[in-house]
Amino acid sequence: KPVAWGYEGDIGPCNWHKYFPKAGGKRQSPIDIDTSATQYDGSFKPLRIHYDSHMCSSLTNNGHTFCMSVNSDQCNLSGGPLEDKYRLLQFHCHWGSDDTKGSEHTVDGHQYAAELHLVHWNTDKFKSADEAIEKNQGIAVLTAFIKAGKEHRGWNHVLSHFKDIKKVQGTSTVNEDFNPKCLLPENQTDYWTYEGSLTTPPCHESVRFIIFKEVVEVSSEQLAQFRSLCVCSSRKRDTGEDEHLVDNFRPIQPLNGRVVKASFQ
Ligand code: SG4
Ligand code: ZN
Repeated sequence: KPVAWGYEGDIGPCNWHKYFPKAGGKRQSPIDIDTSATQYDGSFKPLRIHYDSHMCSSLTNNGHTFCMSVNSDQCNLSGGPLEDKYRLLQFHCHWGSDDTKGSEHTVDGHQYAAELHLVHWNTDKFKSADEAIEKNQGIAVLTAFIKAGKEHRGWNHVLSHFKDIKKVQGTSTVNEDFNPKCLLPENQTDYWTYEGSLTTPPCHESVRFIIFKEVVEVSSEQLAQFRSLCVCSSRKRDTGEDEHLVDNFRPIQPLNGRVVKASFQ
C-alpha cells in the first residue's frame, strides 16, 4: 500500500528518507540560491516556452497541492540549459499559512509567499512521463516565485475552479480558453538553473529546475484562496472543520557542491 507522507510530524520531511531513500540523496531540492555564488553561463540558448491554449484538462486537489493536468503535445519547453525537448504534464503550487512563507526555493535566504512549478518530461529520451520521472534528465520544472501584491487576472481562471476541489480528490474539468503562459513573469530571459530532485516523495533525482528571477505578484486575497483548500477529511481541527492545506513546502536541502548557473550577468 502507498506510504502516507506529509509536511509535519512523523510523516514530515525529516522522516521522508526512511520510506523514500532517494530523499537522502546528494542532489535534492529545494535549495537556497546564494546569488553571490551563482555562475553566469553565456552558452545557454534562448529558452523556448511554447504553450497553446485550450489544453488545461482538469484541476485536482491531491491532498498535497492543487494540480492542473495538461493534455497536449502542443505545450513544450526547450532551449536554455536543456539539450532536449520537454512536454508540459501539469502545474501546481506550494504556499504558506501566511504571506511571509510558502516558497520551496529561497533567494539569499528570502522565502516568498508561494512557488509555481510547471512540470515537463523529456519526450526526446523517454516514451512516457512515468518512465522519465525517475531518470536523469527526465524532468524539467519551470519555476516562478509568487509574492503578495496586485491582483493577477490569469490566476483568477484557475481559482474560479477551487469551489469544486475544496476536498481531497475533488476534481474540476477545465475547458475554457486558458494558457498557463499567463502565469509566468514578463522577463523570461533571466533565470537560475541547477540539477535537483522532485521536492516530494519519492524525491527522484531527475529534475532540472529553471527558476525565473522576476517574481510574479498575486493579491493577498488570491493567496488566501490557495489556503482555502482542505487536506484529508479524516484530519479535523478541534472545531470540527476540515484542516486547511497550508505550508506544503519542503525545507531547503544541502547543495553538496552543486553550482547554480545564471542566464544573466
Ligand atoms: C506535487 O505534490 C504534485 O502534485 C505532484 O504531481 C508532483 O509530482 C510533486 O509535487 C513533485 O513535483 O515539482 N514539487 S515538484 O518536484 O510531478 C510529480 C502529481 O502528483 C511527479 C501529479
Ligand atoms: Zn512542486
